[in-house]
Amino acid sequence: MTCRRIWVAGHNGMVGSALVRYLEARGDQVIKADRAVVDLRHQMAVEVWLKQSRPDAIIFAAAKVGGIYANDTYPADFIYDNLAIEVNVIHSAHAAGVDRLVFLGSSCIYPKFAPQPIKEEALLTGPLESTNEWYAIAKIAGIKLCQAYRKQYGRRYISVMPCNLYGPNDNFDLKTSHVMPALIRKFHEGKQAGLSEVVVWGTGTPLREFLHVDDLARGVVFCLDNYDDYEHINCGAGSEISIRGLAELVKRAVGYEGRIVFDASKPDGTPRKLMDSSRIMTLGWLPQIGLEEGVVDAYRWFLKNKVAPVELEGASA
Ligand code: GFB
Repeated sequence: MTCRRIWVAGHNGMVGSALVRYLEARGDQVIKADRAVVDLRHQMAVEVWLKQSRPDAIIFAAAKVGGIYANDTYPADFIYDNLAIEVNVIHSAHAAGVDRLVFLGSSCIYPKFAPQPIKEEALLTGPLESTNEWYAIAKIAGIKLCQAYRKQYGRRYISVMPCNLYGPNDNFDLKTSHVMPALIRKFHEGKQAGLSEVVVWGTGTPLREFLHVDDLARGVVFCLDNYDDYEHINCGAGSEISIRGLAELVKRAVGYEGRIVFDASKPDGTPRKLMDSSRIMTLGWLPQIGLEEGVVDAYRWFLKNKVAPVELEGASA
């Protein structure tokens, strides 16, 4: 199926903007709406706007997102904003007669100690990681909303679970960002200032799976066109790296020559969250951008855009 008029909810974020680039390049008409046009936390506004705009499909990339510190520090914002926009967008999509929707979740929906690599079936089989359980609960609710509207009304709403994402348009604010943009910024600024050491949070031992956002955009649109099932589907790179390994990789890409120091007083978060993405890979999607190449691309974007701290909003991961 090729959709013609697709609303990318959250088009200003890292994931949303990658989706817009990809969809427009393949000839789809993308509908966008800034917060000034429709605040997704307000039910009536979303309902009215969706009834007027009536897209053929919705890609739901809008979310309150952030790294480990933001998740742990602003739990009310993370659970409230995400639950509110999910309830509003998914219910209003149904009310407006929109039959196709792709919801984006996160690998943090899975139990902290889920068997690795994590299969889709691991959902709700154990306790969550405490630093991001509020966000995870909201994302699990989003999956369940899609399943509920499918079960009761036959709506073809699906959910895609990305691993940790990075790329152009990331949030480079050190307090609220994820690890990849934080390391790019820290090593870059360390190099500029001639610092002898750069501090990396935690012990360096946690493992993470990183996917370039352009690969994710292709995966999401692939699912829009090819996947129509009750169960959510994982979309990850299929390989993992330690935070220490990532720090060394980013350090090399940036050309920083000082030392890496670990601050073990900062949280590590979940020890490991490698997803099993064999379902989507068997269907025909594969990542194309390797981590080294992807980091160089993200650093290039950072340099070109002279990044200043941005507001905490955008797309999910
Ligand atoms: O990317 P990140 O913030 O999120 O952190 P999570 C990943 C790992 O990198 C943690 C370490 O072990 C951090 O302690 N780290 C090292 C750093 N230095 C830094 C730094 O300067 N900044 C940051 N942010 N981390 C998030 C969840 O978990 O992942 C979200 O909180 C979501 O809910 C997202 O699921 C994908 O991978 O720990």
